[in-house]
Amino acid sequence: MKKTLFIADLHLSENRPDLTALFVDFMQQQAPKAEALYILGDLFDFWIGDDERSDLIRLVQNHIRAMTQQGIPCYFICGNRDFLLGQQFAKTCGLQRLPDYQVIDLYGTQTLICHGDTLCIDDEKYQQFRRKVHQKWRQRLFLCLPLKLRLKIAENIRAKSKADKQQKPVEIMDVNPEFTLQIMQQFAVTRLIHGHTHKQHIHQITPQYERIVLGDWDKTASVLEVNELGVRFI
Ligand code: LP5
Ligand code: MN
Repeated sequence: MKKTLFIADLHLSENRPDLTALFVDFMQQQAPKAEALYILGDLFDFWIGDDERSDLIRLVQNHIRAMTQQGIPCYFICGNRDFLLGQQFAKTCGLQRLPDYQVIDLYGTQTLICHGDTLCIDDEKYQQFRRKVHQKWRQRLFLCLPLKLRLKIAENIRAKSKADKQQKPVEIMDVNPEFTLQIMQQFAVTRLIHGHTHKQHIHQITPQYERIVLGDWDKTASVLEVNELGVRFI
């Protein structure tokens, strides 16, 4: 039976070889059996520009290229940590970048996919930060800086984010339910798939509306399979 796979929040980094091993295993064992793979953001722990080189980056590109060369499309929606992943990276491995919100037809069900950070509107400090770092001129300026300086800035932002998160009430770091339903209605879908909050779950919001949250990767991978019968985590 045909199936489509969804993953998010792998947070791959040189510091977590265990996550890289999970990714490699997934790309070799499970991904090739799918008809398409969607990566819904935060594939990398953070991304400071396509000109960065590392063994990890090459390895990830090689595995994605192996899929796309077999004719299995791989799609990517950026996360709040790898929103700078650009066309250069994508072109090297045939990855297709999608906008923040995308509607896809999944075996007859119109499904909205996104990273999930845009739905956390009660986290005003984050939304303010997001608006700033998504400004094209700011991004272009940042990408002109030497890699070492970009890394330093990213480390500072990460430290500030970590400290801020400890002060924030947990509820504001989840999606706003009313806003989320509004967005689903705006895009005329009955199903939403997103990541970011790391709270893997299938929420039956109403008999009609369904919200599926992908989990992050840690000891195990979180992979959602969708086929004509429905959805399930594998
Ligand atoms: O990802 P997670 O779960 O840890 O936290 C997010 C929000 N945090 C972020 C920050 C990312 O983790 C780090 C991004 C690194 C990007 C590198 C490239 C930078 C390029 C800049 C291009 C112009 O997204 C966190 C949310 C949480 O999810 C839950 O939804 O709460 O948001 C924050 O914590 C944001 C803070 O509240 C505000 C941050 C202000 C930072 C100001 C910079 C200070 C240092 C500058 C030094 C030069
Ligand atoms: Mn995220």
